[in-house]
Amino acid sequence: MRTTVGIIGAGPAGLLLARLLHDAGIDSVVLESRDRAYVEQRQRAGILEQGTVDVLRAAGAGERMDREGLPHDGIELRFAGRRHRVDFPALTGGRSVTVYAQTEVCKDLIALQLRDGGPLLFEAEALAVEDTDSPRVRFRHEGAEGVLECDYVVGCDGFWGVARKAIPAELTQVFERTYPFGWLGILADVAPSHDELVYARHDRGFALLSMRSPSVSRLYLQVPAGTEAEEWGDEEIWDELERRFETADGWRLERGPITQKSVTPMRSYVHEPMRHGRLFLAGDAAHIVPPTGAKGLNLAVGDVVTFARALVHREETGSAELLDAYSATCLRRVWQAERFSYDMTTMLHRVPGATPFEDRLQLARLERIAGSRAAETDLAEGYTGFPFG
Ligand code: FAS
Ligand code: PHB
Repeated sequence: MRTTVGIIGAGPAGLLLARLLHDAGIDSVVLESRDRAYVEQRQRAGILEQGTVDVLRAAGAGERMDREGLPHDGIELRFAGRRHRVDFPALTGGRSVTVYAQTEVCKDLIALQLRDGGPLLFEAEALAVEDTDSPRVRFRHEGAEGVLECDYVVGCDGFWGVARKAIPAELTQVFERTYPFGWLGILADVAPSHDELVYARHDRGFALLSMRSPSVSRLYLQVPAGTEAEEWGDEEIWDELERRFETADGWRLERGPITQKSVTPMRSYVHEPMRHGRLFLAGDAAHIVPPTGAKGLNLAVGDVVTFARALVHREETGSAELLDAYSATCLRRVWQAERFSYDMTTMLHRVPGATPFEDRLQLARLERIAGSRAAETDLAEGYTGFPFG
C-alpha cells in the first residue's frame, strides 16, 4: 500500500490525526493491532481540556460530546477533613474542562473515519518501521504480511508500540520516574456523589471521585504498586473510599454495583526526540504522565494538532520549518504537563514509609493552594491545559 501519512495506532492520537489530515485533504492509512470492540471499550481518560474540546468540535467530532459531555467549572481538593473548591473560570479567565470518556471520543472518531475517511485497518499489527527517510511500515493483517509505503509515518502506538524503536538508541534520551503505587479504578452503576471531581489526600492514601455520566461513577484508590484488582472485594473498596473521602460535614458517598475493576500503574516518561527523519511520535508513544493531572489524552491531542499544522504548512508553503520544529514544540508542552502531573501526584499520594515531616509538607502545599490565589491559579491553569503549538 502507499499513502502520504502512515499512522500506527487507533487510539485518540491516531484517530484524531487521521481526521485532521482528512479535513486538510491529506491521505492517510491507520493500522490498529486490536479489533474495533477492544479499542472502543478500553477504559482510560475521562477529562477533556477546553483546547481538546475545541479541536474535536472543529474536526466534526463534537456533536455527541456536546450532547452527553459534562462541562465542569471546578474540582474539589479534600485533605485533613477539609474541602476546598478550585474555581477554574474565575482563576483562568473563563477556562473549564469537560467530562467525556476517552472510549466515547474514540467511538465518535472511528464512526467518522469509517463513514468518509481513509483506510482504518483493525487487527493490522505494525511489525516494524523501516527506513525513516522514506518510511515503510511492515505489518501483519489477516494472516498475511504487507508493506505500507508513505511520505511520513506517525507512531501513535502508545507506550508499548513499535514506532519508537525505529529511532537509534544513540540518538535517544529517555527520562523516567516510576512510583511505588498505582490506581485501583472502578466503574459503578451509581449516581456520582458529588457534582464535580474530588481529589482527596488522606493518610491512608489518595482517592479520586470522577464520573462517566449522571448515573455512572468512576472512582480510583491509591494502592501499592503490583496490586491485582482481584485482591480487593467490592465492599472493601467502598469502605476504603468512604474512609479517604471522609469530611467533618457529614458528606456521604453513595454505593452501587461495581461493573469494572482494573489497576493502572504510575509512570512519568519522556522520550526525546519525538521525531527522526520522516518518523514522528505522538501521544503515549513518546510520553507518559501519571493520570493525577488528567493530561494523558490531552497531550496526545496537542501532539497531533502540532503535526497536522506543520504538514499543512509544508504542503501549502513548501517550508518544512514547522515539521523541523515539531519535537521541540511538543516537548515544551510535554514537560509542563509532566511537571504539573508530578506535582499533583506527589502532593496527593502518600508514599509508603512517608515521615511525619513529609506528611506535614503535603498538607502545607494543600493549605497554600487553599489560601493563596496565586497558588490556586497555577493549579487551575495547569489543570485546564497548556496551549497547543
Ligand atoms: P493509546 O495507547 O491510547 O493508543 C495506542 C494504540 O496503538 C492502541 O489502540 C494500540 O492497540 C495500538 N497499537 C499498539 N501497538 C501497535 C502496533 N504494533 N501496530 C498497530 N497498532 C498498535 N489518562 C487520563 O487522563 N486519565 C486516566 O484515567 C487515564 N487512565 C489510563 C489508564 C491506562 C491503563 C493507561 C495506559 C492510560 C491512561 N490514561 C489516562 C492516559 C491515556 O489517556 C493516554 O494518554 C491516551 O490513551 C494516549 O493516547 P494514544 O497516544 O493514542 O495511545
Ligand atoms: C477519569 O475520569 O478517569 C479521570 C479523571 C481525572 C483524572 C484521572 C482520571 O485525573
